[in-house]
Amino acid sequence: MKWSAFALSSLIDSVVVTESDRTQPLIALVGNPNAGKTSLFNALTGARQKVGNYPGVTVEKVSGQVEIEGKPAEIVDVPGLYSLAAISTDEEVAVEALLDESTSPDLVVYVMDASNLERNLFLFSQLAETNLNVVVGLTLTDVVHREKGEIDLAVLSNHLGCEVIPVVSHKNEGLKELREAMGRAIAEPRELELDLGFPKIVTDAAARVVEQMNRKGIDLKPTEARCVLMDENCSTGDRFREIPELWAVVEEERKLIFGANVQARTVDAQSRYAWASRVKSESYVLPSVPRGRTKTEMVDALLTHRVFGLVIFLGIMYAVFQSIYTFAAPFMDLIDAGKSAVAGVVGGLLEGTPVLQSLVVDGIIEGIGSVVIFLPQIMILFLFISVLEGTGYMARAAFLMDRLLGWCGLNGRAFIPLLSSFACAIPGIMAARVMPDQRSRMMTILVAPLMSCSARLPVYVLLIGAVIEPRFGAVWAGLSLFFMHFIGLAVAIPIVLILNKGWFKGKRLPFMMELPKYQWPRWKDVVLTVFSRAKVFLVTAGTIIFAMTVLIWALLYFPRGDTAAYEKEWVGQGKVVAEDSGFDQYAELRQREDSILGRFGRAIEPVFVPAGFDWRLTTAILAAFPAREVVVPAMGILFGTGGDVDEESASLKDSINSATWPDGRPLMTPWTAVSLMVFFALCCQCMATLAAIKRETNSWKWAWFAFGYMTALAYILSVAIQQVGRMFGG
Ligand SMILES: Nc1nc2c(ncn2[C@@H]2O[C@H](COP(=O)(O)OP(=O)(O)OP(=O)(O)O)[C@@H](O)[C@H]2O)c(=O)[nH]1
Ligand SMILES: [Mg+2]
Repeated sequence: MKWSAFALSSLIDSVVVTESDRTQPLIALVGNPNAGKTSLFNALTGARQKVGNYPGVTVEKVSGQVEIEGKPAEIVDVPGLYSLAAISTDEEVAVEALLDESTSPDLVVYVMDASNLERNLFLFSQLAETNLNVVVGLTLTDVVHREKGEIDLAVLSNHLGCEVIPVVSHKNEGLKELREAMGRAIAEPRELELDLGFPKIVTDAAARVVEQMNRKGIDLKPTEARCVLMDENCSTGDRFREIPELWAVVEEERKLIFGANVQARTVDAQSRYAWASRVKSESYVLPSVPRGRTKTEMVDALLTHRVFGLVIFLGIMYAVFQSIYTFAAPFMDLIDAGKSAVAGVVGGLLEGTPVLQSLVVDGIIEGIGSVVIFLPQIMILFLFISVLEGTGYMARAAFLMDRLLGWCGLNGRAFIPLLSSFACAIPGIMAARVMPDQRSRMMTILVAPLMSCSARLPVYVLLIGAVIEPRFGAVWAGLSLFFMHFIGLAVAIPIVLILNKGWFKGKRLPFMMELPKYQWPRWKDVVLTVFSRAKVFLVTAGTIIFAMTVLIWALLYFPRGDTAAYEKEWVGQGKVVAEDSGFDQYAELRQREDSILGRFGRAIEPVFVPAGFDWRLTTAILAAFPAREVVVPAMGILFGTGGDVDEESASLKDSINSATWPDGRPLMTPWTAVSLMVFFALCCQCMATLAAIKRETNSWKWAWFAFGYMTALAYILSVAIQQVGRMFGG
């Protein structure tokens, strides 16, 4: 299972933090979702963590190193928070990093979005009561300036009681100043004291609690006393909740407050918002006045429109898959030619050693080459995904989907994890942490692997290119690719519906998600995403696929068959053994059938015959259960023409097209191609995904459930397609 752990860590692209031993100061980047924390983290540490223009990009704690005044410090980026009262799992991660004693930082860099000052000040007001040492990194000041606004930093800093440093991470502006301020704050920690303007009845009660506690020898601050009075879950209360004598003091004052009709929670929120609004209006020298409708509003009028919004969404998705299909073609031809050239040269060099020649040419070069050829498509897919993520469109897509799919119980927020699953289910499953309740989180995790990840792309492209395009043309080829990506989402709907009615009962929460301002994607982020995914793809190709292809080659090569017996069979059919008689191909085929893998495949074949798969397709499917990437190289070896790699006719497409059943019927009819693609679209062939489900749900039960229902569904649907095809004479 070592490789699956490897695949997991390389796919998730992140460093999971271990408990720090605190030989260095610990700094945490904290703030509202989408405030620019990860952008700042990357700028300070040189890391390449994922950045995107929608809330909830970061869902786990990630650690890095930063130099402060010549000394190293550890810095952590955490998921965004709207309030210290965590609701979703990603928020819990952030709150724990802040408030848990063992992980609590020496310094918090509060990342404050200047273009959303009021909302960002709300969380700050809560943070100010935690005794944490804070400096503010003020982001998105460039956006404020663009809207002709101007913030008086001195006034803001005065209100907040800490240093405020403006930064623009992608331009490296303000980083030096921020580092210096961090150094000063670490050297001289101080606590924040804000005047949040709570009603007198509350502050008086808090003062009385402080006084009484002090008299009993307990140290308590007014802010702590107010928290205990107004918040049932305030952690300060844990100190004396169990001691009846002390708790009675709190209860007494609470009665006074509630008796006076003060609703604790609303007073708390109202006071904080009133403070935030006051600080904002005093800090803006020039208030940013959007003239008429802002650009974002105008674009949204169209993109989130009830009808046009959906049409545009489908149009964008179609364009994505059509361009993946079209633009990659010349690059793929180039890689194919390169592969053939390498195979020709290497094959020539190994002429004297047939076993080694077959291993290297038919196994390794064919296997790896048949995967690397899909690199251009994978890169184009990620180019589109990262552009969509960078602009802010993802949040709109979630909004549209909530309206479209709400009836079946799928919260629109689930759409972002599901969209990420089109790249890879693992980050998608992790991203389900942003779901506001456990029930919708579970549902998102369970249907995420149904979304067609990039590892399925090669199968579709191969089969569409071999079977669909030659018969029906390029438009149908593009449409088929689009449809194959759509089917997972379509199937997810009834699954969610069933889960909703059966297992996870409960009320659906309303859709709540912030729609960020549109922005041009940062091209540096886009390029980094595309190349880092290309790297993951190549590393996977170079490890898992390499190992699997060598294994498959060996199982197919041994034991060597009995050529004399094949000759006898051939002659028995009334044919002659001669140079161009076709005997060589016949012997090759018989050799494969008699190999270890061939026998195994033929034993299992009857199970898959109703779906139209022969023993070779069956074997390729079984080999791909640990990681579906293996399927194309497996097919390459299973359908390979052996040795003739440098000839045009040896391309995998052609050999799949010309493959037949023993009775001479063609194997790959369009119906079989579709049923095979649907099988791959729906089947759960990825150990790393199962491991991720286990990790996120803390139970193998759900991992096996996902595996079971997906595999059953894949089998049933592919058999159904094949059988319907037969009825229509396919
Ligand atoms: N114009 C501008 N954009 C910024 C700035 N900082 C970040 N951004 C953009 O804001 C968006 C959000 O940035 P992230 O760094 O992913 O934000 P985050 O706080 O880590 O978000 P979550 O992980 O979702 O909580 C991205 O599109 C960034 O490119 C800035 O100073 N100016
Ligand atoms: Mg982030």
